[in-house]
Amino acid sequence: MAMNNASDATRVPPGQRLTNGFPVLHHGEVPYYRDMSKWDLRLFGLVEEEACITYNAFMKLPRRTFANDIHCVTTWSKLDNEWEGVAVAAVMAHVKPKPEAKYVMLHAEHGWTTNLPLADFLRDTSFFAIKHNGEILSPEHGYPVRMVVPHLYFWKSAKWLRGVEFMAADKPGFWERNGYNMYGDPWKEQRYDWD
Ligand SMILES: Nc1nc2c(c(=O)[nH]1)N[C@H]1C(S)=C(S)[C@@H](COP(=O)(O)O)O[C@H]1N2
Ligand SMILES: [Mo]
Repeated sequence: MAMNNASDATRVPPGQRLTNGFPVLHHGEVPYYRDMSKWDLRLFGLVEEEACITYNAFMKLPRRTFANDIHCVTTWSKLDNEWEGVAVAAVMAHVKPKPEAKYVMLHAEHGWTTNLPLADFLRDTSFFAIKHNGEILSPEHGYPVRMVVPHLYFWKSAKWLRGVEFMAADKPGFWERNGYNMYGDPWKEQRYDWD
């Protein structure tokens, strides 16, 4: 939990401490998949035509590597993560959002959700992760696909992602209904609204 070097200070938001581990945090049960033929990623809501990407089709999408730092609202930060995943643009090639779409709701297994502005979802640093530090995501960390939105607190990075809903207005997801900030900028310490 110590700073590795001076330059890390500019990479660690206020109130955060570094960890080299990879803590597991979530609400509810870890899904264990037996039959990937039942998995799909649904793109719906305010789009010209809804789309559903099957597991096989998703795994054939072009992949890239991504490097980033992650910041959990519970105060741990983990620097220098290496990921393999699918760029948001490659998924967005399947749908055309209507002009009034300004927010998205990420839908995970078991009905867990989190909300963010469409512009933040579309940033080229946001992506659909398949591997972390060279390994296929473990069930605990979101296998087969998790969202990663590294510029917001890590609760916005939905594990076990199954859908992206396009919306005109912002609506609170699971933790946001329970007092977490609607946006969650770690550099502004937008943690909990009861603070
Ligand atoms: N589906 C789902 N995704 C989730 C959560 C959850 O409860 N369910 N928790 C979030 C929170 S609060 C955090 S800090 C990160 C933790 O990811 P990790 O377990 O891979 O470290 O997942 C986020 N994604
Ligand atoms: Mo979290």
